[in-house]
Amino acid sequence: MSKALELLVSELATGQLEVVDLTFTLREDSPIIVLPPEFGESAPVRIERISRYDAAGPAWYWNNLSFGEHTGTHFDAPVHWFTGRDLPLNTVDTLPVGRMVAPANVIDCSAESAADPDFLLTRAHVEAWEARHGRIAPGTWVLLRTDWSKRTGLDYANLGDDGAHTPGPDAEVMEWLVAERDILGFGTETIGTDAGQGGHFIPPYPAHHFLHGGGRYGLQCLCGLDQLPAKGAVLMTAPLKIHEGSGSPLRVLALVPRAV
Ligand code: 23J
Ligand code: MN
Repeated sequence: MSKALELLVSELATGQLEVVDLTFTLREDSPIIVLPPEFGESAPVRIERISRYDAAGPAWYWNNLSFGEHTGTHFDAPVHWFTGRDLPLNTVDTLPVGRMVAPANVIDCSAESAADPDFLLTRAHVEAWEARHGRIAPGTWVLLRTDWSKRTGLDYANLGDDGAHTPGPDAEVMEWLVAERDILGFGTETIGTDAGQGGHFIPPYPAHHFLHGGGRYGLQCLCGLDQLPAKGAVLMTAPLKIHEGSGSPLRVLALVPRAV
């Protein structure tokens, strides 16, 4: 075995490295995005029993599933947005598997998001984070910690008459993170990679626009980002291999050095 893999296995065994789950349980009441009424909508999650040690299957239990690709904790591929429609390897089934293991930078905006549900991450916030933690390396994730995943019920989607009020990035920071920091992708604890009001930004839904136009990825409905250090965790993000899929629910795991 390579030295790196030997060390990985041994640090996992001793608990020096921990595996942290950043995934919500997929269930029938999993929150899903609600778009303006003129657009198509994602169907709710359905988990329908085929059998459970009964007449339909005396010795076995299994379910049929149905859900939209963008449901629960999920991955967005470049083809999801018109800006990424013609890029190579832009669907979940063609995504290079080497991209599915990558470091994470975690920007803690939990206090700002508690004070203002429409909080927007700006380039100035990221530059202040870099002054403390070092420059964001190419090919790494930027995760926006808001502690939004601790909200329950209607407070999570936080829908008003004028759409959702949830934190997210502004347009400038997304264009800059892709062009100037060459990030792998951007992840949030909210229903979208974009802010709840992101449809009103220029361009509309700037996180989707710039990430996917640059061939980068999105993660949404992550939970428990408060368990990650600002730097030093590695994410494993393997979406389902759906033919021509635009995204998929997935299990997001983080390898995290134990706090000492
Ligand atoms: C479809 C249309 C707009 C948006 C989204 C989906 C998402 O947020 C998503 O889950 O990718 S903003
Ligand atoms: Mn999505």
